Amino acid sequence: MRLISTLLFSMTLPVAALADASSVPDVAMLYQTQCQSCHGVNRLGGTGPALLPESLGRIKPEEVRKVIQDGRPASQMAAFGTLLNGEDIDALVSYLYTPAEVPPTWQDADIRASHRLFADPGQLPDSPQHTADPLNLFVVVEAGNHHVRILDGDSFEELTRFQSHFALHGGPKFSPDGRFVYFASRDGWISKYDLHNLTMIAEVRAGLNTRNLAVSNDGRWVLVGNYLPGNLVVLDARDLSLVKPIPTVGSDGTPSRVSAVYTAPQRDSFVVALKDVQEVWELSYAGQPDFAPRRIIAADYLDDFSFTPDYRYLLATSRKAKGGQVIDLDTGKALTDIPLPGMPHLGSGIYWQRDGKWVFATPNISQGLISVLDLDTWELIKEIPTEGPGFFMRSHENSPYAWTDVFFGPNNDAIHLIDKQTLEVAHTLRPVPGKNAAHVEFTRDGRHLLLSIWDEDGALLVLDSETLEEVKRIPMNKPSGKYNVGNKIGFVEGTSH
Ligand code: DHE
Repeated sequence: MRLISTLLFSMTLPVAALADASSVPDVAMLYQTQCQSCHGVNRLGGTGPALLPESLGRIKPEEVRKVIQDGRPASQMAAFGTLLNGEDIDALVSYLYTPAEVPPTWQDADIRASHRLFADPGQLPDSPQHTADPLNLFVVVEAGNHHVRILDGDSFEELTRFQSHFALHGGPKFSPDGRFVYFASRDGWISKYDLHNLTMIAEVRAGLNTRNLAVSNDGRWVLVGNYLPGNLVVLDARDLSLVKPIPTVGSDGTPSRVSAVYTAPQRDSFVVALKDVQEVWELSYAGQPDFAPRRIIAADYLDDFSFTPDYRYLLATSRKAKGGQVIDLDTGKALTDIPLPGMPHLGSGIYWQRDGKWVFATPNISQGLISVLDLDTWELIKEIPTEGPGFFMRSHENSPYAWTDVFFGPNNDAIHLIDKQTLEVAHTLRPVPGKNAAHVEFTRDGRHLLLSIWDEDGALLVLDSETLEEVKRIPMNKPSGKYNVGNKIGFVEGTSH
């Protein structure tokens, strides 16, 4: 597999060639001479990531300035601090946050040209070529240096580690048998990796700025949801070749970005929320699908969403209501708003049974509280205060606790364990005081769980889910999400979907 670069810029011309770089045209020239060979014409990305405002949204300008100045360790991104003066670097930083002069496009031909096939799965052994339990493997994203690690979920030994595209985001998704895992990067790269043979199969750039991907429950299709361009892209799950781009245009003709896409296994369909028009789309993949959307009119613009256990109802973050909205996928009706005032991160919500009834809990990004809803009545039954706003939640049917993090603020080293029956915080852990602890995932049997110490000098901790003792610490650079194959392909209670 070719080396996937994580660099931001590379030098190609002597600095003497750089005249006055503080004016806009010269900054464009500065970009062309210094950065374009890696970051692409029109900043669309190349071996290095795209450098469009849409791509840099998560990175602060000061951080970009530091990367130009000091380079990125362990990457091909050189330090420019001794070669460019401060004015040049400042001008480059503001240029990168300025919308492109030529509005970026990404057409079918671009998608096809980006497609690479590294191996033919048909020619590879179809049983695991390692001794670990294939359904208890963990896929761990090491965000700090753009790598992925594959861990044995029994011994917690590493099977392999490989470089990913820049900034993987969202949960990787698996083929129904757990053999293949599909990743999406914020820059639109979709990769398919074979967990039996520990090798990359294919990659394609499906868009310029991607939200996330979903894999159909029959394993035939991958659906990618994009911000830029605003569209859906259907790929053949066998080799990631392009099947069909679907522009996301509302029934009134308004183009839209895609908030999120998920598969609804019981419905044999993909469900899609649109960000700029008030519609939810359902795309059936049963039989010989044409992927024509069934349009459901929402009562608001919707962001990320989750489902009830039977996948009949969708719970979405609703912008206008500053809360949530419930949509009945059977009747196609928006049922009700739900009172979730703290900017819920509904994609991270989980459900479990309490007194024989399903409850759903979600963290909130702007307030330190966990909202718990009754899934029969849609009533908010409890707001559980935490030490700060959180991002993720996880549990397992064998665990009495729902684990949630404090992601923001001074207490972001805390992890709360919420008793799933009393809805009280039963324990607060500070695994590494002073360092952000976030995102857990259980082993398939629920006896252990992995927890990230989300720091450059971070680690993946393995904890015993009963004694809460640390049983192993694996040093890592900002480990972010981790995903257990068996839990994911079983869509089990307590994990993300
Ligand atoms: Fe995420 C999942 C949206 C910022 C790490 N995040 C998701 C999903 C969505 C989403 C829609 C579900 C996709 C899936 O699993 O298929 N995330 C958003 C945002 O809208 C937000 C707030 C702003 C943005 O710029 O996109 C956002 N997310 C972040 C981060 O800053 C995080 C902490 C670091 C990062 O990598 O960018 C982050 N998001 C994650 C992770 C998941 C995720 C690790 C997968 C969680 C899981 O357990 O499945």
